[in-house]
This record gives sequence, C-alpha cells and structure tokens, in this order.
Amino acid sequence: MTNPKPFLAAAAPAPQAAAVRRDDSRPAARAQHDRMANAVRALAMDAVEQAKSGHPGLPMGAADVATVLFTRFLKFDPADPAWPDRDRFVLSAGHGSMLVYALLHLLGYEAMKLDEIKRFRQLGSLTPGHPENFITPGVETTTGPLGQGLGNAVGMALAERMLAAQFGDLVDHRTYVLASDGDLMEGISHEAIALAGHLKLNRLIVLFDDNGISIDGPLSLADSVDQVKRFEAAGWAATRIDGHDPEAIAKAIERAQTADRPTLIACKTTIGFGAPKKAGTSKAHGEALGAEELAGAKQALGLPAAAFDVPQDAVALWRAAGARGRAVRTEWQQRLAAKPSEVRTELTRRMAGQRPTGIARAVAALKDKLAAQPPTVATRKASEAALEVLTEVVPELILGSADLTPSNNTRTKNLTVIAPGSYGGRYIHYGIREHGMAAAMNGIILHGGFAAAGATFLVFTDYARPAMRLAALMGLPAIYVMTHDSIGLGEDGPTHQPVEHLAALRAIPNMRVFRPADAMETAECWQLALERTDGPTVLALTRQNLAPARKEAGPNRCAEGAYEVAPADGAAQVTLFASGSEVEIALGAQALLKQRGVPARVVSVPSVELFLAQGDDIRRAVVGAAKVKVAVEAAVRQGWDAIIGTDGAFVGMSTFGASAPHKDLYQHFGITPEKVAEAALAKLGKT
Ligand SMILES: Cc1ncc(C[n+]2csc(CCOP(=O)(O)OP(=O)(O)O)c2C)c(N)n1
Ligand SMILES: [Mg+2]
Repeated sequence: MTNPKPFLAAAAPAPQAAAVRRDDSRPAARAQHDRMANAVRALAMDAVEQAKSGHPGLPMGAADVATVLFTRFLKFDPADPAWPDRDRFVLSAGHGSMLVYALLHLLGYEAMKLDEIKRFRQLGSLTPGHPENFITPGVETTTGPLGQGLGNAVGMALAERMLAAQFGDLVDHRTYVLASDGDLMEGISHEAIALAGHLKLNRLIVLFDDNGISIDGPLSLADSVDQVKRFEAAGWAATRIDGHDPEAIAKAIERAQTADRPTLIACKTTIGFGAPKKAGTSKAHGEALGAEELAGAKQALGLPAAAFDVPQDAVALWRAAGARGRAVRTEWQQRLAAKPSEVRTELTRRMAGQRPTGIARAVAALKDKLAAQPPTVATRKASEAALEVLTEVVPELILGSADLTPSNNTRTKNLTVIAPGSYGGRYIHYGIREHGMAAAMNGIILHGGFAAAGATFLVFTDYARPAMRLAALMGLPAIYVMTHDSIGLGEDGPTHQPVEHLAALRAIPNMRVFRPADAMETAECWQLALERTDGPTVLALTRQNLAPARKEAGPNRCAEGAYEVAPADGAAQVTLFASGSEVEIALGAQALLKQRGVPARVVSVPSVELFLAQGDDIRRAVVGAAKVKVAVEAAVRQGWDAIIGTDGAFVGMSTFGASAPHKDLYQHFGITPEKVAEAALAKLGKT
C-alpha cells in the first residue's frame, strides 16, 4: 500500500521547550509544521470563544498529532469525502470536535466554510457540538459518548479487511483513531481493543491523546492504568512518544503502518497547549478560554490577535496538503474503471448501501413453503430458516453473535467464520462483548459494503444499548437478533428474562422493534429488517416453540406494524392485541370468548412503533371499533396505552420474572387465555 506523497519533508526535531515560541532558526519544515498546527489551534480557540461553549483543550493539545497525520499520512481527497478507498479518521473523543472542523476547513473541504466554523454549535450549522457524520461531510462517525468511536473504528478496520478479501486491490486503506483518556477509561474500550487485537487488525492505528487530564482534574484522581501495557496485553503493538514532536509522531505512524497487529501510539500532550495559565489543567478541557487567556495563547503561538484571522501562508500550506490525495484517488478510479462491469456494479451498489434485488422473491418462496406446511417452532429457529435463504441472496450480510451462537441460531451452514488473518468469511464470533459488538457493527456499516446483524439475548441489549442508540441516531440499518425475549425462556430466571426491554427499545427514536408471532411473521420481519436502510431493527425472538398464528402467505402483513390475524365471528365486542408468543394466547382467549358468546378479533402487533407511525386510516381500521380493547404481552405495559387507551386492559408483567419452566411461569404470572378472556369479560361487565 502506498501512502500519498508526504506534504512536508522530514525535519530535525526541535527542542520541546521551544515548541510554544516561534523560533525562526529552526529548520523550515518544523516552522511550517508549527504554522499549520497553530492555525488549527487558532480556529478551535476562536470558535469556542464565539460559541461561549465547547472544548478548546483537545484540539490545542492534539494539533501536532493531527497535523502530522493529515499532512503526511492520511489518504483522502477533500473533493470526494465519500471515496470508498479513503483512510478513515475517527475522532473518538468527540468533545474535541473543533479539531476535525478546523482540519476540514483548512484542508479545503468545500462545505466547511469559515462561516460554518463561526457558527460552531449553532442550530443548522455543519459544526454541531459533537461530530455527526450525517451532518458534516468528512466526518466518519458520530462521537461524543466516550469509547464509541474506538468501537466503531474496530468495525471499520475489520470491514476494510473483509471487503479487501472480496474486492482485492480496490480496498487498501487504514483506520486511524484519536482517542482520549476518557475513551480508554470506558469499559467499551476493553471489548473493542480485545477484539481488534485478537483479529490482528493491523490497519488500525490509535493515537492516544495522553494528556493525563480529564474533567475532574489530573487522571491520578481516578486512574493508574498503564495503557501501553494494557494494549500490549490485548495483542497490540504499543509505544509512547512526545505528542508535540512531529518527527516522533511521524516515525511512530510509519512503524505502525508496517506492524502485523493494531498499534497504539500514546502521544504525551499538553491539554490546551499554548494557553498561558490553563494549559496542562482541566480548565482547558471544556469551556471558552476567556479573552485574556485567548490573547495570551495567540501571542505565545505567534498568531494574529483578531478572531478567525488565520495566517494566509498557513492556509495555503493546508490547502496544498489537502490537494495531495487527488492523484491517489484518480489512480484508484482508473483501477476501478478497468475492472469487469460486474465487479464495478457490485462494489458501487454495496458501498451505496443499496440492497440486492431478490430479497422479496426469496421471502415469498419461503412463505409459500411455510403456508404449505406451517411449522410449530421457536421464532429463533424460524429466523435461522429465514437466514438460510437470505444469506444466499444478500452476499453483503455479515452475521455474528456475542458468544451465544447455538442459542441465537445465527450461524447458518453456508457461513464461514472470520478469523485472525482470514477475513473472507461472513460470521463473526464477537466473544462475550455485546457493547463491542454493537459498536463494531456500527463501524462495519459506516465503512460501507456490508449489512451487519449481531445477536445476543434480548435482556443483554442493556449491555449494547449505547451503541444501539447511536445506530438509531446515525440511521444505520444494523439488525439485532435478540432471542430469549421474555419469561418464555423459562428456567434461567429473572436475570435473563427481559421485562422492560421492549418498551425501552421502542422508546429510542428511529429504532424499530419487531416481535414476530410465528415462522411466517419471522420471515416477513427479516425481509423488513433487511430492506430498511435508514435505521436499526431489533428482532425479538422466542426460545420456546410457537404454534403458527397465520397459515396463509400473501403480502407482507408485518409491513404496517399490526394487522387483524383472526377476525371476530360476528360484530366484534372485543379486540385482543398481542405480539410475538402472546398472539397464541390471544387466539386461545378468542376461542374462550366465543364460547361465552362474545365475538372477539385478534390483532397481531409485530411492531408497535411501526404501527403507530401509520396514517389515521390504517390505524383506525386495525384498532377497530370494538368497545373493549385488551393487549397481551409478556412485558411491561408501558407504550401499549397508545393502542388500547388508558381504559384498555393489559395482561402482562409488572414485576421481574422467576425461574421455572416457561409454562409454569405463564400460569404463575397470569398470562393465559383464561386470564385474557376474564379481563375482556370484566371490561364488558360480564364477570
Ligand atoms: C460515556 C461518556 N461519559 C461522560 C462523558 C462526559 N465527558 C466528556 S469529556 C470527558 C472526559 C474528559 O477527559 P478526556 O477524555 O481525557 O478528554 P480531555 O479533557 O483530555 O480532552 C467526560 C467525562 C462523555 N462524553 N461520554
Ligand atoms: Mg485527557
């Protein structure tokens, strides 16, 4: 792999003590470096000052590291921020967002005008408080919750290797991360680096802004981990350098580029570098410097005093550095153009996140089979059957599990396993790392070229939730295969039985939760999950067997979130709403009510939020006019009132579960056809 031509020639290191002062006796390259790094510092200080909010400390401290990386190593072209073979740069410490915005502006990213820098943190600007990839061209992922960017980067680095295994020399780039103390203190960093180290993701290079300062003060208040040793223990190469010495930074990156494993470069830096009083203290972390301190910093760094006045020579140097990737990109495009058209079309389709044709046809064929012989199976098993078909028609679908493969039923026979140094497979053993898995899935999807589905027990979405929330925010179509979705899992007991999780996941904007009732619905929900390209989907699946609720195939009835699965015999007095395993119970209650002369209809609700998003007509038609509404779900009531109203009856859980065979639990907690019928009759005044 070739680096783009370095913009600045190597230069002798300057003594560190002189770094703040301008010293024209230093070699020209070092002086140029300082001019460029100080331009970044100037924009960061001024933008934060103007917004009266933000974080100047990180951009000022990490400016040297970023300048070396972006001017000598990073492969990118500001003219095409989405170029598939660009290096990825992840600012995991999202609070330092002004670092990225300053770089994008200085490098000549068209959209990042100086005006956007001046509107830092204002409504509608391209410069939100923390970087948001869906707002700002050139930003690779949304960061701010510490540790997430590092987790994403592991997925990006893995995706690069996986895509290279399929597309050869069209994929040949690296993933760089700038991570702070906070990123490395967060638990997710443990999962992320262990996975990267195990998989030998040697295209992953983490630059650690080792400034020894966090919000409360010096790191010594709360941390004494030796990060170099920690990363080494996880299978990384790791080194410590002076993060204000351009040559040391460059040498360390050069070494990292040839390593056989991922690399940590701990860059010793001074937070708020250049600020006379606040540098090196937590005061530089997260507030405007203030007029006096800002003026002092500008003087020390040899910068003009006026706000947003970046020296033109520095801007010119940055623009030249930004221009150096064009040739590499053009050369890549010629290579792409020379490939057979199938290769070109396939890579282009996959990088654009478009799904292949054939999903609907494959699901329709599966549904015909299910209609011919409706099986009594657990929906996790039905999911496996759907995957047998779908993995064939969606070649970009990567599956995996956080060490529950035999329970989640996610590894179909046709999937080979991804292993260290061998990335041609399609199944990832994530290890017992739910959070790391969900963050890596985000990175895999952000990188492009893949659809990603990962699995664990529904109850452990708690361990993955911060990354799932970011998938929803970013609009990433991650698919979470979450089995063992209620007390129906039985003997493992309340620690493993989700009760509040459906409600909690439904509460995340843009998250779609499906709880299919049988094999037919499971096939339909998989289709909807795979066809969705603007946000994540949870598939909540059972451990226990379910009788078929629906025996005819027809159109995808889950697509509107809810539908009448069993009409009333006569004018309905009752509508019973249920999801997943409780549809069977509602159907039992319908039969009991019929015996009592009460016509009831049953509505299956595979997705509450998808249903509530339908227009008035559909919602009114499905909810119907029956006087009494009862909902059944082996989970908490929260959320169901939107369908049944506060007058509706709810049969479900209001406590944690218990350890027992699942049939005993349904009896014990009163989630039975009898109790549902009783609840309806009570509302009708017929008890
Ligand atoms: C998960 C999470 N917890 C807490 C925060 C709030 N927060 C933002 S930065 C920060 C720590 C600052 O220390 P460091 O990461 O070393 O950054 P530096 O001050 O050196 O720029 C904290 C606690 C956060 N953004 N994410
Ligand atoms: Mg710090």
